[in-house]
Order: sequence, then structure tokens, then C-alpha cells
Amino acid sequence: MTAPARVVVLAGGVGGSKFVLGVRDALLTRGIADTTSALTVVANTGDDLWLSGVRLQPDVDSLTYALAGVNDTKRGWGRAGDTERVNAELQQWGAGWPWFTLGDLDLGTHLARTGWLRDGLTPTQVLERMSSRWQLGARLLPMTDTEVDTIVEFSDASRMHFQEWWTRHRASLAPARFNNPNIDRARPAPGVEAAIAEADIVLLAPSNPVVSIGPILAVPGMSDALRQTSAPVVGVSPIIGGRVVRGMADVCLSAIGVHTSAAAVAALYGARSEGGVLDAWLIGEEDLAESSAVEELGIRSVVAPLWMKDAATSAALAEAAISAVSI
Ligand code: FO1
Repeated sequence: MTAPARVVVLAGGVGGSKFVLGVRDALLTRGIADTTSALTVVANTGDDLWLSGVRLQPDVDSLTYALAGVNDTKRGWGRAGDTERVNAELQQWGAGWPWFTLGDLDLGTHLARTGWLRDGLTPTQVLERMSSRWQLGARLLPMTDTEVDTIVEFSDASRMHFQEWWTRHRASLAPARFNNPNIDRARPAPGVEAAIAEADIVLLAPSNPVVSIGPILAVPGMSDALRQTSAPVVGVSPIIGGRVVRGMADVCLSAIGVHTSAAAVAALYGARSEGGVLDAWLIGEEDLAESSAVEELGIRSVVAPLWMKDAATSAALAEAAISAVSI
């Protein structure tokens, strides 16, 4: 395959960040020095929230911090070396959530973002401004400019914000469904549809299929853009050996009636030839037995090492995804 000049990645936070760093490295290895022009990342904003008067965009920030090299790699979210003085003070006031930590440096991001939103900038414009602080080597776009925070609904009709369910309850309460209010009225953020239309390849990061990739695909117009692009669409399974790599994606999958397996997630996304979004699907060597089930869906199954243990394995995975299809 010739070097792809334009790669679009749809991504969530922690796993998405590792994969995006791998894509940036893979492009550099392919001799593409200007990765900022070559790589567009469409970030999930479905887990955004308002807390203590500020707008949080966890996946957008995880991607930004990781690309900037200032992320806390141990926790997987927030800034490296952050302190929690303001958070302690918020707790004293009884403000915010006692189980949700806002680091001091991280709060600087949220304050800046909230101020600019209040000034009338769109989330896309805010992210463009924030991205210019560092040499990210990628263009970051939110999936939409509309607020579509995820609400978890339970069988007794009670509900809570996704972040409360995720961080306070560690996904231990069985959800009946996930709802993104306003998503019907949302549109892909400016630049997203054009990036997909003009891409040489579109990649779906191994992020949570329900609460990270799911909201991105649910933005009206997004799946159509993926179906219409001449670029191949290649996804990477977040399930290895029948288990989730990180997070609590298995609980999310169960809630929407999807089995925790590489083939079941491929079926959830669907084959482009059958009205879905995928042309090819990377599965782990551990899931070789599911290859034929994936192929039967009309999706090319590509077996590759999926574990992103470090920068080298992330880049190797990204390279496997890019070279999974001939373009
Ligand atoms: N995750 C936690 O498990 N505990 C926290 O206190 C927490 C705080 C936090 C603050 C800002 C931010 O951007 C992310 C934060 N996260 C925290 C991560 C986040 O809740 C989730 O991992 C993602 O939203 C899921 O994709």
C-alpha cells in the first residue's frame, strides 16, 4: 500500500489515546513528517459533563494530553504530576462529587474551556484553540458541537449521569439503557464529514463500543459519512480473548444485549456492504476461532497482536490496521 496521506480515527479516551499515538508513530515511520495534516482524530464527547460550574470533556482531554505527552499514564486520565488543592477545597464546600477528582492543572483546562464557551466559541473552536498550545501532531475534532452527555437509565426508571455510574459505582449497577439526550438534533462537528469524505482510510479505535464509539456513530450523519466515503473503514476489536482490555465495556455491551466477543462487536458495527460501517476488523490471535464468524458478516477479518503494552506495540497495531486493506 502507498502511504495514506489522510487518516481519520474515531476514538474514545484511554484506549483511544494509546491507539492514536500508535497511528501518529506509524505515519512517522512511513515517512509522513507532517502528521498534523495527515491525521484527524474525531473524539467522543458522549461522556462530557458539567461539574462545579465547569465543562469537562474527559475523552477530548485524554486525547489532547496524550498527544501532548502531558497525560497521567498510570491513572489513564488527567495530567501527569497534578495536585489536588482545589479539589480538596471543593470537597470542603461540599461542591462537585466526592468520588470525582479534579486535578489543579486539569481544572485549568476546564476553566479555560468554560470561559471560551461562555464567550460564545463552539466546542470545535475551543478545541482548536486548546490544541494550538502543544505540538499534537494531529488535528483533533469533537464528534459534535451539541451537548449529548450520556445518561444511564435503570429498570426502575431512575437515572444518573454516565460519569456517576462509571466512577462512583464502577458500573456495578445494571443499566437498562444508555441515552444521549439531544443526539437526534446533533450534527457532526464542522470538518468531520469532510475529513471522512476526503480520507484515504478511516480507523475505529479499540475504544468502548457502547459509550465511546457508540455515541460517535449515533450522531446523525456520521454513519452515512462512513458508508459514503471511498476510504476503507477498518476497526480494531476492544475485546481480546473474549475479555475487555480495560474499563467496563462488558457491562455496557450486556446492557445493549451484545455478547462480549470480537465477532459480536463486529456485528454491532456491521459490514458496510450490509448497511453497517466496517470493511475490515482486526481481531487478536486469541480470537482466531471467530475469524469465520466475522467474515460471514461480510467484514474482512484480520488477525494481529492487539495488546498495546507500549509505544512500539501501539504503533505496530496501528500499522496493522492501516495495512489491513489495500488503498
Ligand atoms: N475517573 C475515575 O475513575 N475517577 C475520577 O475521579 C476521575 C476524574 C476525572 C476528571 C477529569 C477527567 O477528564 C476524567 C476523569 N476520570 C476519572 C476519567 C473518566 O471518568 C472516565 O474514565 C472516562 O470518561 C471514560 O471514558
